[in-house]
Amino acid sequence: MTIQHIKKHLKKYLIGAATLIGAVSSGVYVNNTYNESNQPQVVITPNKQDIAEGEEPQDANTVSYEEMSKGAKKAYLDMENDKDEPEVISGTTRERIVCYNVENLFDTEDDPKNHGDDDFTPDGKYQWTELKYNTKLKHISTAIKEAGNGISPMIVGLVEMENKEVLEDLIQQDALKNHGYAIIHKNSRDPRGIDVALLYQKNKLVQKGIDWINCEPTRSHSNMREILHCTFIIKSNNEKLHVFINHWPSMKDGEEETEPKRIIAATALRNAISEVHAKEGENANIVIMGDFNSLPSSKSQHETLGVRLYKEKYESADLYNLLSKYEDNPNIGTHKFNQKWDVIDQVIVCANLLDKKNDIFTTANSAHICHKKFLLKQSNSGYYSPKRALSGYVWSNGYSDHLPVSLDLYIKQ
Ligand SMILES: [Ca+2]
Ligand SMILES: [Ca+2]
Ligand SMILES: [Ca+2]
Repeated sequence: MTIQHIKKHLKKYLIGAATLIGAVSSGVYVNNTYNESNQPQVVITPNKQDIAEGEEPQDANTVSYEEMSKGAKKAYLDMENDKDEPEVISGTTRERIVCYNVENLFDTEDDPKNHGDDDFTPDGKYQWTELKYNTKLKHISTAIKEAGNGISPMIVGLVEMENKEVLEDLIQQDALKNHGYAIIHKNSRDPRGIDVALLYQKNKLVQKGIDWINCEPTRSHSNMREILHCTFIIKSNNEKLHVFINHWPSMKDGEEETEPKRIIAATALRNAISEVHAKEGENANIVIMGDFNSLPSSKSQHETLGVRLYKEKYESADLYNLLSKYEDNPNIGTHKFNQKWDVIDQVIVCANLLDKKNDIFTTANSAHICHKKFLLKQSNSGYYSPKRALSGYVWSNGYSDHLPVSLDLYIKQ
């Protein structure tokens, strides 16, 4: 541990007691606490303007999910149709994989080698203080735990975090510590320094291989983010599992204009899958997750990667996208853009994993979008969107612009 690292952590502990005081911008203050049943409760302190003149301010009151959803518009009610009620399949253990774009999980230190983190320092544009960073860590770890829906995820894929130190801080948070997570990370070539990474539970998995797939091997100055390919052995039954974590190029400069870049990523991933199949046969167990910045039916996913949609599951293919069933529903998604929900975070599995005869399998209904209320904010007109940590440059005490996604694997003993 370096002196800088010790100083950083000491500062964090001193600040810890301050919790969220001062972090809260004007507006409704939503805090997530835990009740006895360990379910997150949303505590709302009304705005001053919400209190009638002369009326005494009331204490913070707890509002149940049921109560809150009464006034909710269709945008949230539709999402509730994705019931995360996992099947119990006898003779198997259920293990969950969560993947989450955590939207700019930067530490507060200035990395002199990276201009991409300059805005995320106490003096930077976002005034990114230890208090904001610690709150974001607490929130993201809570979201991961809740996306596990009662079990601590065996694997967590992460997208859009700065470096290994933030992952070390993340797994020390109350929601994740004591679950034996190990970290797989490498700094990417991304100009802002944002990376993909993976956490896994050492008591359940043995790590057998790590490959960072270079999407543009022939370009010496490529700044495309690598795709992470991890190989594990599941300790309980010795099955091999391949996990790919992706963060494909963004649609920022237009969906059509940027699609060629995602086709490059899709080609690299396709080649890696074909390599696994060539080495291990068609029965290899493959899970592919991440932020693909594209819809399941896009050219990059459907044509280049060759992923088939849920509704096409009887068409012979080697890869299926289990979240594609939500693509045509404007009220369900993992990310909201121009008032419309889109599924741009994906859960893709090989055909082999959909066969219940295998020692490790999943089902067509085992992929979920975590849309618990605390991850969402409601507009004045009643519509929901992901509750972000920052709205523009203003701290808004939230989580991310994406929702976490998950996949359940059933493992025979
Ligand atoms: Ca930094
Ligand atoms: Ca810097
Ligand atoms: Ca980095």
